[in-house]
Amino acid sequence: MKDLVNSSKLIALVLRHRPDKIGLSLDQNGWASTDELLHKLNEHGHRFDLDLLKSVVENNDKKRFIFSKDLTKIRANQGHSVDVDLGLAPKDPPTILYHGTAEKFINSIQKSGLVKGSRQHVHLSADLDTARKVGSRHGTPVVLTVHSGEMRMDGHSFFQSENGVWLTESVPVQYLGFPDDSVKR
Ligand code: HQG
Repeated sequence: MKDLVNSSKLIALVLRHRPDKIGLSLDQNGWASTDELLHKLNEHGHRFDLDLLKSVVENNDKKRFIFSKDLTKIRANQGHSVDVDLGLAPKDPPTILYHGTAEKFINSIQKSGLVKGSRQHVHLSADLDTARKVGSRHGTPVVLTVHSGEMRMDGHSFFQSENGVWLTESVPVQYLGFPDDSVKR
């Protein structure tokens, strides 16, 4: 299992952030050729075959990756920092979404709202539990409420990735709800 997690982290790195690390190129929609990916991984000392790659895709807890129907291409469903167009159609979000972050970012978020940083979008979750997990990756988690319905009415666009993550360009501070105690912490 540990091997599978490490393999998954490597695939996330090359398909989202650093394809150049193994000399791979992604097309404008973020797809890599499956054969080329396997070839380049092995060329760079990572022992990978199609079965292992399939296992990474199928067993991934968050469905981070997807194959094309004929398995000739693979891409990450979201989370890119490289400039790709996932071709997602805008979609009306639920009234409320959540964003999990860490205490240490709260002051800055209260000033500038949610910004996408190095990624292509701000990532939002439909449920509290997921948001809390996302936040805890960065420190003591704080879950913010996002008034996504209101944002949509005001003209902001939302997208939903293949694996269910809600994406938007930024969240201005007036659409954010902070838990009472996160202000003084
Ligand atoms: C914070 C994982 C200061 C933001 C997850 C977050 C997600 C600010 C951090 C996906 C800020 C960026 C993305 C501001 C936002 N000032 N900090 N104005 N605005 N931030 O990792 O959302 O497991 O780039 O709150 O499940 O944590 O990789 O984004 O804490 O879906 O598939 O800046 O990554 O998916 O951190 O996570 P990240 P994220 P995977």
